[in-house]
Amino acid sequence: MSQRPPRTGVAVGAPTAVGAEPGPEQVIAGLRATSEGGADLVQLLTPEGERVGDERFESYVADVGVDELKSYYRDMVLVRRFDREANALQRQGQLGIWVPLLGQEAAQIGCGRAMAKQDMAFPSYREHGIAWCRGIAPTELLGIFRGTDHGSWNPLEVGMHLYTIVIGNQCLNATGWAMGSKLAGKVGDADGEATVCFFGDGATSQGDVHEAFVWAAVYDAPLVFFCQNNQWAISEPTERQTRVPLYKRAQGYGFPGIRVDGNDVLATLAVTRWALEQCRSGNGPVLIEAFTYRMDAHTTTDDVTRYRLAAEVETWKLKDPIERLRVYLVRHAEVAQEFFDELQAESDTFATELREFCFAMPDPPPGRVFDNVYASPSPVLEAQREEYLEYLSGFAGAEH
Ligand SMILES: Cc1ncc(C[n+]2csc(CCOP(=O)(O)OP(=O)(O)O)c2C)c(N)n1
Ligand SMILES: [Mg+2]
Repeated sequence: MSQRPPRTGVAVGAPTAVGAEPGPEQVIAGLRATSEGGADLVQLLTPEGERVGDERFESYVADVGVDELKSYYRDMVLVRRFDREANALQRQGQLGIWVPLLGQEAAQIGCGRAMAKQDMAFPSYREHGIAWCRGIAPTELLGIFRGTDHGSWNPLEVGMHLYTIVIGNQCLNATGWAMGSKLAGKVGDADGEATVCFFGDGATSQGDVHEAFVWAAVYDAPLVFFCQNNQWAISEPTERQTRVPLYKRAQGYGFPGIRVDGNDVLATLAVTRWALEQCRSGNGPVLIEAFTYRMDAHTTTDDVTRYRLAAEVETWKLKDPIERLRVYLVRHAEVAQEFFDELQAESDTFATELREFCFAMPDPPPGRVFDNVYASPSPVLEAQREEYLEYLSGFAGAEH
C-alpha cells in the first residue's frame, strides 16, 4: 500500500485524515496547545495564596477590599457545601442525579459577582454558583435534579435562563437575546445590558457554539462567551477536542479571546468585569476561557476512576480555588479565625436546612407536567392531559 505524500502547509502535529490513532507528535501538540496558559493565563492570586500584579486587569479590582474578598470566600464555601450536600442527597436516593460543581467555584463566583442586575445569564447544567449569585435559592435547584420540575424561577425576574442540558444550545439562545439587547438600543454606556453564556470545553466542538460565535461577531452582540474549561467532557479530555487553546479560537471569528485562571476568583472577577465593559459599551462579544478543573465526576452516574488518573486530581487539589483565598486572607489580610469558625457554623446550619427541605419536597401530581408549557391555554395540550390522567386512573386501586 502506498503512503500518501505529506501535505504541505499543515502545522506540525496537526491531525491527518489517515490513521484512527493520533501519532506521538500530534498528542504532544495537542497537550501543549491545551495545557496551562503560561504567559497568556491571567492570574492575580497564585495557588499558594500570593497576590500577583497584572498591568491590564489590576484596575478592574482596585475597589475590592478585604470585606469583598471575605464575601467571595463565603460564597465559595457555601456553594461548595451545597454541592457536596446535593451529591450526598443523590447517593441517598433523594435526587435522581447530581452534576457536581466541585473545583469550579471561583470561576462561577468571580464571573457571577461581576454581573449586574440588568444582565442575563444563559447557563448549562453545572452553574450552581451562577444561580447563587443571581439570587436563586439553592433549594430551587433541587427540584430539577429530583425530577419534580424543570426549573422554577422566572428568568426575567432573576436575569438567568433555565438550565440547559442540550450541549451548546444555550449559546444560540444567548446570542439571540444579546442581539435583541443591541437592536433595542440597550447598549452604549456603562449601564448597558450584557449577556453571559456558560458552556464547557466539550461544547466548543458543537455546531451550535460555532454558529453562535459567527452571529454574535457580525452583529456585535453584547455577549460574553464564558467557557469553563474544566479539562473534561465526561470522559473526553480537552486535548481530544482541540489543537489550539480554546480562547484562541475567538480570533477566527473576529472578537477577543482571553484565558483566565478559573481557580482564581479575583482574576476571574477582573477579566469578566473587563469583558462586560466591552459588551456594555457596544464593542461586541468576548470569549473568556476560564481554565479550571472538574474535581469530581461528570455527574453522579459516571465512574471517574475508569477514565482518569487519581494523580491528576491530586495535582489540581493543590490549586484549589477556596484554599488559595483562605491562605491569602489569613496571611496577608489578617482575617481572624473567628470569621472561619462562624462561616463553618453557618455552613452546617445551611446544610441541615437543605436536607430538611429536600426530604419534605412533595411529589407533584402527574398532571403537572402539562402546566406552564405555553403562556396561554392550548386545546391540544389540554386534550393530552385529559387522556393521560384518564389512562392513569385505570390503575386506581391496583397494587403496582
Ligand atoms: C447535544 C448533546 N450531545 C451530547 C450530550 C451528552 N452530554 C452531556 S454532558 C456532555 C459533555 C459536555 O462537556 P463540557 O462541554 O466540557 O461540559 P462539562 O460537563 O465539562 O461542564 C455530553 C456529551 C448532550 N447533553 N447534548
Ligand atoms: Mg468540560
